[in-house]
Amino acid sequence: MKISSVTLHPIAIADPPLRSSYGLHAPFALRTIVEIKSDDGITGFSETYGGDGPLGALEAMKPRLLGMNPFRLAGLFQSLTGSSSDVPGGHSQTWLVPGENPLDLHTRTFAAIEIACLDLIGKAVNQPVCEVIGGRVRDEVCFSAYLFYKHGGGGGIGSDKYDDEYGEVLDPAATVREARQMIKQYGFREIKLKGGVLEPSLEIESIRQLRQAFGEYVPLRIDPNCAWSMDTSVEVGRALQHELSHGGYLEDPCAGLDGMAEARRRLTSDGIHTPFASNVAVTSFPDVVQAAKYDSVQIVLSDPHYWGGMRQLQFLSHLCGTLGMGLSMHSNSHLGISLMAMTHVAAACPNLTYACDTHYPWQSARDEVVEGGRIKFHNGAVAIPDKPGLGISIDWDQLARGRERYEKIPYRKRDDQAEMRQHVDPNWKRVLPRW
Ligand code: GKR
Ligand code: MG
Repeated sequence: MKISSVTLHPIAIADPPLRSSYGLHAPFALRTIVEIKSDDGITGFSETYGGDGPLGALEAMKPRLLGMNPFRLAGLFQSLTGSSSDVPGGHSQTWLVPGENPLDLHTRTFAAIEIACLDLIGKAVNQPVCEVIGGRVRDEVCFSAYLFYKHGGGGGIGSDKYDDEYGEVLDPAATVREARQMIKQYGFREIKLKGGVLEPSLEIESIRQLRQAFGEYVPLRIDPNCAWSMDTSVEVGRALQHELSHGGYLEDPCAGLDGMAEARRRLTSDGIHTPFASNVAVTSFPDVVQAAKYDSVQIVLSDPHYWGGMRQLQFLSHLCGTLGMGLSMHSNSHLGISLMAMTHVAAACPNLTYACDTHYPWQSARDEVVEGGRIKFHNGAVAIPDKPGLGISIDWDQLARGRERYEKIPYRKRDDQAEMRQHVDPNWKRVLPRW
């Protein structure tokens, strides 16, 4: 079998004005849909980061992919990324939003190709992707309610504004309202709050109110994306020692493996064992080894989109298991193709110890490119469909609409600081640590 064509579909999808320590989400998030066809007429799809950077990197791969056997992926990975020990640590990730880090440029590009090839292979052998990569260990994958502080608005621009399902969420009471609404609709059984936006005392209060509202058996996590100093991280860890117990965690409270190691040491010496998780300080295999050595991080947030695809994620799952670390999954704004890729790989990772993150509730049914509409959740979980490949097909009219939206908007890169300056505070700057 040979790859006979590669088509890239740049699209824009509405995104509400969500806040994080990076700034503010733009009215549209950018994605790229990758379509790979074989000479025997089978097509595989994947979804990845959008805009000029990812698109250009994938475009440049076309000559190498045409004529390549889609089963032969290991050699392509090797030639793109070199040996894994050459991959440097992820320091610039502290400053750059995921998808913009030059350190994982090649693993991101490879992942988009690998996942589309696996979809194609699954269709060719009439098996779901999770079986192709070694076999599922679970039939459904649990996701968490991913709460954000946000301004009013549902995303979109001008006359093409989208409905705002959740309203403004800028205080603890509104956070509980957002959680109730999201859990009612999707049935999530774990909660993650994106922090690093309000004063730490208000974010502590948000977590406390969530605990009061949902009880001690719903695990809670908070992720300020490094907005806190090491001292503040310790203070928050102390204040929330009960709320973040029972399967919760503290995610990237401060910057860097050293800072987290010190915060962890100070908390454990107080008898507080809340685990730390990371998708900022730990973005490559050498980072995992360092994090384990210094006990900076106990849970790695994997993400097939930038860790180098599904098989690299399985290696990561095994490595974390070997090192006694837990595994969860990170997410960025995405549609159903990404959600199904995340679900398939999570189903085939034995060491997956937490519900995965997903931004999916923040995207609109109006933008879904999967035929049949939005992927369904039952009790916060997505089931592996009884279909080959990723188990999805494309709604071509919807994909064309996504491409039209992309052509209409002026930007080609995520820039949360610029959005923040334009809509909230003209002098806003990402400062780390902010508190
Ligand atoms: O979408 O603003 C956001 C998130 O902060 C995202 O960029 C992060 O990658 O969800 C992420 C995380 O750090 O967990
Ligand atoms: Mg995070």
